Amino acid sequence: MNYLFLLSFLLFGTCKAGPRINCFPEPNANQSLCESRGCIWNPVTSEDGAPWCYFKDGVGYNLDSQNGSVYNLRKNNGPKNPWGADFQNIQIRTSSIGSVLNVKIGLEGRYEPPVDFPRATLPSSETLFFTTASSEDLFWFSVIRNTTNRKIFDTSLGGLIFSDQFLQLSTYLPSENMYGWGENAHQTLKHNFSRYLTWGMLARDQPPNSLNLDTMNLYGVHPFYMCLEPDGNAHGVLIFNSNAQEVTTAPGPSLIYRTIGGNLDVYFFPGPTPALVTQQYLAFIGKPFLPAYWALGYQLSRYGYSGLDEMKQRIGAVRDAGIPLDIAVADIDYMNRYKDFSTNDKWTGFEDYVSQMHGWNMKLIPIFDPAVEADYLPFQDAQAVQAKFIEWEDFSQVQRDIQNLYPMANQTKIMLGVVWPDRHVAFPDFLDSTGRTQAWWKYELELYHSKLSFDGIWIDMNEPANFGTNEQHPWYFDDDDHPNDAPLFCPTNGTNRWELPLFQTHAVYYYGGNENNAYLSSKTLCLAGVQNNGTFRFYDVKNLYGLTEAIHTQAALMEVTGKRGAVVSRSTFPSAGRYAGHWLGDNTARWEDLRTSVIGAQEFNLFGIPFVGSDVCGFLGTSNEELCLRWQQMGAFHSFFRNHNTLGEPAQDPAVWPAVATATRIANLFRYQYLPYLFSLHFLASRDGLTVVRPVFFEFPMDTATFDLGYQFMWGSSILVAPVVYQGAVTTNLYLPNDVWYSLFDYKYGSQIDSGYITVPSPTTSRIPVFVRGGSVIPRQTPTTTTTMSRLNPFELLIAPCQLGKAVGVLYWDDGERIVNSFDSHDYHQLDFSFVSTSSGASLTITRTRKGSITLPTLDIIEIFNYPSPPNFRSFLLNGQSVNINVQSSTYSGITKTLYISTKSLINLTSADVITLEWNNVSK
Ligand code: MIG
Repeated sequence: MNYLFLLSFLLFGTCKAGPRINCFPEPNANQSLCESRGCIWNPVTSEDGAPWCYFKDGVGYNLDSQNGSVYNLRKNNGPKNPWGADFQNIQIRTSSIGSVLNVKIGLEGRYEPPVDFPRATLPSSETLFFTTASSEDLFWFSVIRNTTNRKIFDTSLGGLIFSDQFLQLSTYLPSENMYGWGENAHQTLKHNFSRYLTWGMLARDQPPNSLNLDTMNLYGVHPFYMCLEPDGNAHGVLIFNSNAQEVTTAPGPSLIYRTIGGNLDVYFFPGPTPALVTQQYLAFIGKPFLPAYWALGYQLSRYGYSGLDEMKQRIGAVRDAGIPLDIAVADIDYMNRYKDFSTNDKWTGFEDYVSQMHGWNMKLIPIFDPAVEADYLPFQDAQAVQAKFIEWEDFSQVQRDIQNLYPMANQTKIMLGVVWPDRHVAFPDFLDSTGRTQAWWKYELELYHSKLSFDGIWIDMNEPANFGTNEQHPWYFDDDDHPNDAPLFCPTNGTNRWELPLFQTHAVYYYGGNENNAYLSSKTLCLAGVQNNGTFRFYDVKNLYGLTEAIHTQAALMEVTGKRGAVVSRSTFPSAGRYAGHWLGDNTARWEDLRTSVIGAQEFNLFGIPFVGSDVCGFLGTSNEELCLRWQQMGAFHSFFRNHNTLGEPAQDPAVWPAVATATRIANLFRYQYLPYLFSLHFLASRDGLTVVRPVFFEFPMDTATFDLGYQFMWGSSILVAPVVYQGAVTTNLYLPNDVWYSLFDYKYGSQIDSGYITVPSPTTSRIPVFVRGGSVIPRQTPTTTTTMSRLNPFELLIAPCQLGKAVGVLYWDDGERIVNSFDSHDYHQLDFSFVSTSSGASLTITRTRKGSITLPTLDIIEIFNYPSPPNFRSFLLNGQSVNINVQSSTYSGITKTLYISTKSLINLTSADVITLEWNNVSK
């Protein structure tokens, strides 16, 4: 003991130092630059990435006065902010919004994101409270859980900085089990605190790099994390800020959060379970929209169809292979020179094909980009109704060489940029408080819908993306399919405070791995721009562009079609899930990307966007048979399930390879069979804020072995999926938490599987490992090749009893497409299932706890695992009356202990509010 102590004393000094708070996050730090900031230069060769230049202790504020829950702070004598003048006086206001604790550090009158959260709350058994402490010259605060006295947030490490364009907040965390923050490509679900890592958050048209650890900022921004405390309690934290920002995960474990505008408006969600954290978070920011039932079907997409004929051919091939398919997706190929609301010659007959597809119960989701060309009818329409576009602050800033080319725009301050269309484009201002822009957007969608009867909408490029910003020779100068339009140049060569703030975040310092020539405006519009008549600075609201476009696109879709449909958006921000789903962006056809997709879908469920998935088989690069097969099998468990491919790559739809076609057909039939369960999970997500695809630890928060399971996930609380994510794998290693599990895949289907670390066979000819948890009743339907036809088939129940022979489950059912205005008035059924088996027999009770008006198919099949002994098929009573069981189609296996009851029209699910089916076993 003493010897060890001495050794550690020699190695580490007298006390363990706290994490270093970086004083030079910019590139190219050196001793003299560091010391000129008054910081400590101490190069270290350790592998943990500790900053060499860091602040002296004591960065922060002291307490000037307190007035109830308002704390007036004054800048202390500690180190000063290198990125602008510290505000001498700031305030911390704390308040409780139901069970949510809000700690708002800032000043009245500063920018606040114009995002309208419902701010509803759910009660919690636990309370988080705010306490403060101070040393001589440093004030800090903690957030404490009342039941355990655990500090879940602890700013005693110092580092609070508040200036106009640089804000920093640091905290110790109660454990390293932290999840979330986005949008980034995370290699692991759980963050890693053994080293310093800074993650960028600025919405950018940036394909994820999944090949190796990469901290760059991607399409959306989610300043939200969940943390599991050492005793298994969970809490969530949202920092409601929409500026360019970043977070450093550091040893401690600790977090150092930096943003360049707004306030530090922090919300704490008490849990204490992971599921409750999500429910509290989603009650607050808004619960996800309920996708149309068909939107849970399989989607076939690609960028680079040569025309309608090729789309028809590929859709035809997939259908001919007997693969369940619901949705055809049309990328920008269909447009006339990539202009929204137009169709080109190679797509003549598109509308006829869409009606043909509708006849097959298929749907169409076309893409729309936000930007419109500044010289055609939709733009003229916009001008006519005074719709707004993102614009320059004043006329002197307008880039005349571009503006003068456009008679429709040259009298305006509209900031013109370049995207796919041949000529310059303008970006609609979805923050327009007059509503005219939104009405125009709806009008264009409605007009186009009268020409092409689409059912859902895909919104892309809404970071918003702009090509070649600030570049003398943008990539499209070398692209045969794009004219050399003059690129947009932002005022980056002066001292413009929006373009060149003193601190520019990881999105600039680490730009796709390359620190050269990056600006905040790279790949987007100039941050000096304005929206809503100059009331918002693009610098502040850029990260909200995708969210605001999603809000108004969903509203337009519902108005135009009269149905709820589905919108999917590339850029997202907290609450985007209310309006749209998300796909994980331009991944690459690599095994690494399959793996990060499994993690990404779980994260977006934490962010309240459960209608999420990846580009199945990979977008960039050339896919291959084995990868595509495995990706199809995994993607069949993601709510948003779309095979998508980029321009110029060979076809990769499942019909390309016979083995992939077979595996996909099997995987899709499984998905379609379980759609009533998947839909019920989405229903609960929408109504109550639950997750659909969820991390395993959500269900087993006391089992530390689940904390780092990134590549396994749950489908609700009852089904566990362990996808095959490694090339060449014919077996899969996985972990089943301590519980009762039964196999739902080829290996020992229906048999109980021991929990713990196991290895199971998973050749490509098998379904991927899937298990059902004891205690579950899962509603299913006999599957067919579209969701619409599957919905009409008889219901089935899968019953997987727990040790005591009991199981419960729920089915939610509506017409699959009507708009949900409120769940109180929505027309739906809720059926609760409860099963009990004893040594002498069994009973199943179905209670209709909510009556809808839609007719339900009958329940014809009941499959029961672990059924102890043969039933007497003659003893069945339905509501006390004898009922005939078809003994030809019903079976019991004493070997697998599976009871399979199959009788046509066995139970009319709406015949009574409580229905009981009971039977005896054959007496010994
Ligand atoms: O600049 O519409 O992420 O899914 O196929 C590329 C063409 C624009 C990016 C999307 C991708 C889509 C592609 N788009």
